[in-house]
Amino acid sequence: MADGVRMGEGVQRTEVCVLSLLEAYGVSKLNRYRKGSVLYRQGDPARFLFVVKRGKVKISSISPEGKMKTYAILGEGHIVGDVTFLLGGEYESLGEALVNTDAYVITRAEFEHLLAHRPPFCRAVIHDLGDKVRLLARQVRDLTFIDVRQRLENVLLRLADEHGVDTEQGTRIELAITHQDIAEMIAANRSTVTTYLNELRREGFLRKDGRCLVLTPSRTMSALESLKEAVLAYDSRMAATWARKVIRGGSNPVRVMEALAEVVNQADEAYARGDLSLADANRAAVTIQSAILVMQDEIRIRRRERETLGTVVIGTVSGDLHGIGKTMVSTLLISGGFDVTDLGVSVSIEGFVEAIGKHKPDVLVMSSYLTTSLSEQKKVIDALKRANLRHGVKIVVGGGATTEDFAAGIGADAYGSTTRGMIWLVKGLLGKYEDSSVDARSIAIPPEQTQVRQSAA
Ligand code: B12
Repeated sequence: MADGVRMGEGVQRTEVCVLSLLEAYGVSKLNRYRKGSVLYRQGDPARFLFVVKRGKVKISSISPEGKMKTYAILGEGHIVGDVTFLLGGEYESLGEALVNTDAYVITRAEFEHLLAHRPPFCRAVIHDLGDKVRLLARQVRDLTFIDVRQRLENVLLRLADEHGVDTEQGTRIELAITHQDIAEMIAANRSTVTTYLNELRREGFLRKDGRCLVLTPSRTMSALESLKEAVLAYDSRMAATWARKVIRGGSNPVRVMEALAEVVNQADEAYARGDLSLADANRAAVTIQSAILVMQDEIRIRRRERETLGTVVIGTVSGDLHGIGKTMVSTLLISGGFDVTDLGVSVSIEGFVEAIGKHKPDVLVMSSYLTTSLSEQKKVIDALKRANLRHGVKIVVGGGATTEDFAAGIGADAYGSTTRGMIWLVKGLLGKYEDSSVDARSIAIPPEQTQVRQSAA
C-alpha cells in the first residue's frame, strides 16, 4: 500500500487525538480550575500550554480602554494558549475557566520534547493552529463584512454546533453565557445584543431554558443539510461534527452516503463548468473522506456487541487515488454487520495478496475509477491464483471504470454497481440473506436492487 498517497484517510479528530496522545505519553500534570479562576493572564510570561480535559475555557483579551473581546470558548481536548506559547514572550489573551475545568498543564521543556520526538503530537498542534487561524479569519470576515444581527446569528449557530445538545425544543447551548459574553464575542455592546436577542426570540429563532439558550429547529438546518454545507465549505471540522450528529440522530447510513455522493457530483459539475479548481475538488473529496471516517467510528461503536456476518478486505487498486466510493462501501458494510479491513487507495498487487494471506477474509472488494488502472484488478486475481489464495475468497469489483462484462471477463465473483446494494450483494455471495441479526434500519434496501453476478472463477 502506498501510505503517502492516502489523501484524506487517517484524518483524526484533533480533540480526541490530543487528549489520548498526552495520556499515552504520560503527561500527567492535571490542574483543577474552579469556575471563574484564571489559567493565564494577558501580559504574563507564556510558560505553559494547557489542554482541556473537562470543562470550558473562555479566551478573551482586554483593550487599553478596558474593552473586552472574546475570541473563543474552548472545550474538551482543545489546546489553550498555544500561539503565544509557540512564539515565546507574553500571553496575548486571558484564559478563564467558564465552569469548573480540568486541564493538562504542559511546560515548555515537555512541549519541546513532544515536538522533537512525537510526530502525531506535532500534527495535532498544527491542526489545532489551523483551526484557530480559520476561526480568527472568520471573525475578521464577520467584523468586516456583516452587520451585528448577522454576526449574532453566526455566533449562536457556532456555539450551538460546538456546545449544543439536541433536544425536542431545538439545540440547547450548554453554556451559561450572559448577554455581555455574547457582546464580547461579536464586538458589539450589551444593549444591542439584548435588543437583537429579543428580536430573534419574537421571530421564533430562539428561546430560553433556564440560563441556557435554545435554537429552535425551524432556524437550524437538518444535520444532513449542515453536513453537506460543511463539505462544500471544505470545513473538515464542521463536517466531522455533523457526520457524528447525523449517525447519532439515527439516520440511515445508505441515505447519508447517497447525499454525500450527490455533493461529490455537484463538485464535479462545478469543476466541469470551470467554477472549481482540481485542488478545490480534491479539498471537497478530502473533507468528505474525513466525514465518512468519523461516521465509520460512530457506526463501529453502535454495533460493537453485534455478531459479525463475515470479514471483508477492501481497497482501491494501484495507481488509483479515488477513495470516496471505496470508503462509502466499507462504511456501509461495517454498518451492515461485516468486519472490514480497509487497505486504502493505490494498493499494490502484493499489498492485496499479503492482506488476503494475513486476514483470510470471506470477501475481497476492489475499486477502480480509472480506465488506466482497471487491468490491476485482473492482475490481483491472477496473483491470488498463483499464491493459491483465490479459492478461499469471493471477489467483488466496482467503482466508476468497472463494468459487469469486465468483471465477468477477469473472473470476479460479482460486480457491484452501486454502494447502496453492497450489503445485500455481499450477503448474497455468502448465502446470508436470512440473517436477522442485521439492523434493518441500516440497510433498508431490498435485494432486487443489487446486481449479483456469479461467474466461474
Ligand atoms: C472526486 C474525484 C477525484 C478526486 C479524488 C479524491 C478522492 N480522495 O477520492 C481527485 C481530485 C483527487 C481526482 C483525481 C483524478 N481524477 Co478524478 N474524479 C473524481 C470524481 C469527480 C468523483 C469520483 C467519486 O468519488 N464519486 C463519488 C462516488 C461515491 O460516486 P459515484 O462515482 O457515482 O459512485 C457510484 C458507483 O460507482 C458505486 N461505487 C463507487 N465506488 C465503488 C466501489 C465499489 C467497490 C463498488 C462496489 C461500488 C462503487 O457507488 C456509487 C453510487 O452508489 C469523478 C467524476 C465523477 N463524477 O464520477 C472523477 C473521475 C473518476 N476522475 C477522473 C480522472 C481522469 C482523474 C485524474 C487523472 C485527473 C487529473 N487530470 O489529474 C486524477 C487521477 C488521480 C489518480 N491517480 O487516481 C476521471 C476518470 C476517467 C476514467 N474512466 O479513467 C473521472 C470519471 C472524471 C472524468 N469525467 O473524466 N479525482
